[in-house]
Amino acid sequence: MRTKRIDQDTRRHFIRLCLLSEEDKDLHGRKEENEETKCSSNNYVSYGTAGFRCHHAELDVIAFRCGFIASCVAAFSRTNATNFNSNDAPPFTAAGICVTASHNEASDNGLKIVDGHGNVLGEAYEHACEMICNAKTEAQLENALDCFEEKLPFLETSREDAKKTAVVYFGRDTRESGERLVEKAKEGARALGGRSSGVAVKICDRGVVTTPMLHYFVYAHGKAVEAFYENNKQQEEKNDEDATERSLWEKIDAATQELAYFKRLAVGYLSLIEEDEEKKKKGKNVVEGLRANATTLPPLHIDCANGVGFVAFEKLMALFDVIRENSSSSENSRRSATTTTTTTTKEIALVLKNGPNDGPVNLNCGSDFVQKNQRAPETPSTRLSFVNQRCASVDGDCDRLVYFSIEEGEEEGKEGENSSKKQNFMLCDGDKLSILIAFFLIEQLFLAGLAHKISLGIAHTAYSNGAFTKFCEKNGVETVCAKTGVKNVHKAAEEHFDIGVYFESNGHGTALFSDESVKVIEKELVDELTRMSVEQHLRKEEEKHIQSVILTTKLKALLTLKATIQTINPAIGDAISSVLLIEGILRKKGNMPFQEWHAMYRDLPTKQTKVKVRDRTVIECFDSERKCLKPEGLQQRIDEILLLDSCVKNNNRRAFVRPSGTEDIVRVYVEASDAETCEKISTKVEEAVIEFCN
Ligand code: 16G
Ligand code: MG
Repeated sequence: MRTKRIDQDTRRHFIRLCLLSEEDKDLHGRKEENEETKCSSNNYVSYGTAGFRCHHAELDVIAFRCGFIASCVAAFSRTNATNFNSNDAPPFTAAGICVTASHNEASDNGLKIVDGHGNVLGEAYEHACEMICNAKTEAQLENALDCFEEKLPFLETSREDAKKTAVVYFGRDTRESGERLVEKAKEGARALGGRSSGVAVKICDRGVVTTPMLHYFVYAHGKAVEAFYENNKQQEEKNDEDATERSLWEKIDAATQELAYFKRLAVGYLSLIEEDEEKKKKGKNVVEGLRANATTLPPLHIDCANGVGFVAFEKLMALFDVIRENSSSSENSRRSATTTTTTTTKEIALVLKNGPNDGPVNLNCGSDFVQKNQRAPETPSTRLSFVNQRCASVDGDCDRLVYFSIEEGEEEGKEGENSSKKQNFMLCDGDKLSILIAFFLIEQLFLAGLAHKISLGIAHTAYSNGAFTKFCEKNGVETVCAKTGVKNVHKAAEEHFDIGVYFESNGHGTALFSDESVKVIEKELVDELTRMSVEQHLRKEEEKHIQSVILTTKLKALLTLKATIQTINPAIGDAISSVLLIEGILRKKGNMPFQEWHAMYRDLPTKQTKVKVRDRTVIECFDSERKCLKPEGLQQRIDEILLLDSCVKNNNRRAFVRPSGTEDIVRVYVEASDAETCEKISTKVEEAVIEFCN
């Protein structure tokens, strides 16, 4: 028989607190005062695509309960490191709570729960979390907790009764309601702690941080604990227990600070572009030689969605400044006899725009605005400053990234003051980020001689443009389509490839390196260095110097792969990490101009609309949401509509419908060779949705 993980006293304590808050809600009638929000209907808040999200005023109770859930996840999960047997498994595991509503408007907020490995909490928990957060009576709460406990891992370890420490990391975006909700979530987390549960809850509040940073802290916590226990085991000495624990906490603390995160990324990026500095001294390479004005990349203007991305990018830039100062002062001291000034080139030139003081988060700016509307951010102070620049846009919690550029020229045949300007908007969305990263990595794997050992492919969603999938096919890059939502695409990338590059078109994504592929790369690097040093030993003196300067192509590629791994946030897609990776790749490609990247293939015209129906859940999809099974007859109607004005199937036409996971609406997507057909098909599909779903 399974034993309950949460002891009776703690259960009762939690349930009592929940019931008190229910009474409080009735007393103050908070919900009645609020208009029904996008994702909550009949006072029921569902676990959406990425956690709970709705108007902030409805979230106090949910924040409290999510805090408790996170504490339990931290207390009852264990590292999955293979080098521990279950009795030795380190007891200090963590979880996280991120208070953010991502790209939603400023009055919304939300809760994302991070599991012990720094990933989004697994799908298996979603239903139970939804039950806990919506339970109103004692019986419902009991039932919900039973259901939740079923999902918690059952651990038969000798440490089961020993003291446990559950560490919960908290972070929030720049929304005003964030601080209040974090406090509520902390209360919930603490509800698990106490003598009866045998759990000590440790709260680590990291303040205003991006969502990917919070994921990283939890990930780094797990790695620090694993490394510590591994080292201790090897030493095989019985240390003083208190001293050991103190030293462990010191290690955890250092690894989970902002500085550790920024350092990892910045050092990764600097190693990635290091070769360029070498090249600069020696002259241009062939690609650069062919490109005009390729000596540097023009600055990247980043629209930070009036959000936390601005704050985080500023910290990154400050770190680059410190690194530059240190390296220039050491250069100065080395060269002090001959040089008085040292000119250090900028490693990266970023112009940050739309910070938290510039307006409400995501209002007329941010990656969602730019990608969906296909135009520049429209915040009053910055609208024009994006024109004729290389630009990027992140969302309110900085886990999405798109690049764009707007070329403005005189309207043909007109000159002078009255001439209207012609604007050409070009977007490099998640699809094009995937392509750039995947092609770069494929090239490096070939140069490193590892293409046959490490598989690489791209995971994407149904929203990826048809031109993208054709381009991948033509170039022999394997792709796999997954359901919408980071958790689904992440899983597909992980399951199908050793290196899985994944991006949703909206800019969520990253490149995932399996543990095995990292090991292969590292081993190959060590082997190559050993081989070189042996050869060097055998060489004549005069050849040694030359040889040490000229790295072999293979070694360079291996170092590049290693630097790439370090530049990437290993926990989750991260816009800051992606900017560094993309800028690094563009530099390595001889400062590839935006236009050239954008022109790799031409997107088919698309149209995305929302349809409000009585109950969106009547739609059931299959084939990674590219087709629908229910309501009966809808798919057949869509297939007929796609034949519009033609009796043969047109391969460039695609349309699908799916219920949104974040709003109470149905989303319609259409793609065709020309915008006019797109428009026509879209109108007809919208009508069909209304007809079949009401
Ligand atoms: C959330 C998801 C995103 C997905 C979007 C779809 C995360 C972190 N975010 O923003 O991946 O594309 O929802 O929204 O998972 P929809 O279901 O309303 O179309
Ligand atoms: Mg986001």
